[in-house]
Amino acid sequence: MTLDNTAIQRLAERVETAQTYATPIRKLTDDYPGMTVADAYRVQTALRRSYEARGQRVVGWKAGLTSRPKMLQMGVDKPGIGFLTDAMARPENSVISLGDMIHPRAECEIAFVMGAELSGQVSRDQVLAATDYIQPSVEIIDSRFTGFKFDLESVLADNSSSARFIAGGRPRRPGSIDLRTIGTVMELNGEIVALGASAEVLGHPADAVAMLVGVLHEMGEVLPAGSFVMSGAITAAVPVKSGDSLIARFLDMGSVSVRFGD
Ligand code: 0L1
Ligand code: MG
Repeated sequence: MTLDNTAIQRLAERVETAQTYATPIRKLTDDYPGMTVADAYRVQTALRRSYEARGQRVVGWKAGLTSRPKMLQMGVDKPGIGFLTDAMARPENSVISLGDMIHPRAECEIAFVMGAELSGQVSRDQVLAATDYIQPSVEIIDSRFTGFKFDLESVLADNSSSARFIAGGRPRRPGSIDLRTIGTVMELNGEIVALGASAEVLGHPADAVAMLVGVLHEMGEVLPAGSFVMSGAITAAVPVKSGDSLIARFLDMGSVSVRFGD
């Protein structure tokens, strides 16, 4: 850690303003080149506390940057995590307003709904044993950094680009399906724009949840029972705009549909 509490608080306010008013900012390391990953998670925690103080409720967490192609695309070398609040949730088949985002992109992800608390260093099998069900989901990410250009420290402080999330499709028990071979196809306005298989996510999506629980442990947190956890993008992130219709299809798990408006 290199930054004092005043700097952490100042950076959290800068990120919160950019998120709230959809105004792009320079990456944080331009002004704080010595910022570390630990500092970035302190900024993310300050941001979370601020949203909670405003009445938002943390309903879960997300793993991000979990596939090698995604890390290469964004120029980072490690996955990360972010928090999800009730204010970010949107229902399936709804119209999602994009007017309050900077450059939104959609991703297909497997979500885990936890039946039991997890903490510390956990294995894939422990994650699966603690999972109540898995479910298809779509994440809308929105980096607040100009030109979608950032480094790992800046993106973690920006809550790993979290913006909106949608759960849908058919929930499945984790033992009833091979979690590495779930094929996904994303269609935008009727055209296939991205596809992949769930092994893209660190080899197995439950491993991404284990990574997330480990990072939470380093932050002094646990993953509570009832949490909604997004395990990371199976497909590339696809830019979306007002007027678009998106369908994310998941093998043997149904689909998630949304439309986008102003
Ligand atoms: O959910 C994700 O994998 C996104 C993490 C942040 C990187 C980005 O904004 O593309
Ligand atoms: Mg994601």
